Amino acid sequence: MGFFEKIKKGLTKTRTALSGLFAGEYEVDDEFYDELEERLILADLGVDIASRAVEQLRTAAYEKMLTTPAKVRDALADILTDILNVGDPALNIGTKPSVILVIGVNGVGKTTTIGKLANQLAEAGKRVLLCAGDTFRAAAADQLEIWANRASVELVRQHEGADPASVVFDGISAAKARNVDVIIIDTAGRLHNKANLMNELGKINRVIDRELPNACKEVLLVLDGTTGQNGLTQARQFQQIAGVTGIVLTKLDGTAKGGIVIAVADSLQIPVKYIGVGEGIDDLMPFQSREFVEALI
Ligand SMILES: Nc1nc2c(ncn2[C@@H]2O[C@H](COP(=O)(O)OP(=O)(O)OP(=O)(O)O)[C@@H](O)[C@H]2O)c(=O)[nH]1
Ligand SMILES: [Mg+2]
Repeated sequence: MGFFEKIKKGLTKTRTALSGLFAGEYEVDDEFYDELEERLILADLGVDIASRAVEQLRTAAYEKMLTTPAKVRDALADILTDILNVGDPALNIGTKPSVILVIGVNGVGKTTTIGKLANQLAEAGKRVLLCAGDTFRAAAADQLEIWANRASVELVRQHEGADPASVVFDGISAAKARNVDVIIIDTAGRLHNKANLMNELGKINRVIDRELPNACKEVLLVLDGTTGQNGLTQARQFQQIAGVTGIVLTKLDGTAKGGIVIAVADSLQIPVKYIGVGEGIDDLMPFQSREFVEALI
């Protein structure tokens, strides 16, 4: 199944709400634009972006003399795609090894995303090593190990409560010794408090930078697509702590309304690199902005 088909189902609600407005042969008027703005806000774009996009759309429609809903729809698709194009969505993993650090609050889908990503990279011929940096919960490393087995990739773990930075050190040493292409590091989403989490991510980052100073490093922030505008607040905090290089939006197969993808890309100015569309190993898709917008509206 292609990108478009996979996401189309999850975004049905939003698309239905918007396509009703775009159907038919009538001349668009103020009422149309007001209604459109409202529906974009309901689709999780957020008030700021929805009003900015509609403002731009009005100008474009006026300049190009677009009067039918179908033509206005296409112009809106261009505007939303532009908002999403904030950098290269491809993974930057050109060195051997490269590091992918995966962060985000608890339950958003970090470990699952790592399993899916490991599988994709392994299928592309990369030698992948997973590093169980979430030592906070007993079951966390076990869960990662299950994914490592499913994806047929290697794993480095320690006991529960071990220092995550020391697990990362072990992981990097193993990766160097075994000629690994990509190290993917899982981290805890919840700690006793926010300062602990910051310290821990800072320490992990320092170990990576010290041990692999010239390696490509991706810091992927995982956000749950169903949490709407809350995700944005989280994203800003993590961006400050860890220097995020890419976003993964998960759970777009469920009740997510999809507009949050646009809101996040716009307010953080960081590219969305992947979206999660289910719990299975194949349910992670490299992000394609135009296709996404077409499925959304
Ligand atoms: N429907 C759906 N479920 C997902 C997706 N990604 C993850 N999940 C589910 O979300 C739940 C949490 O996923 P985890 O990968 O354990 O999340 P985590 O961020 O590692 O959580 P912590 O380790 O507790 O911080 C699991 O039940 C996953 O199966 C997705 O794209 N779609
Ligand atoms: Mg986890």
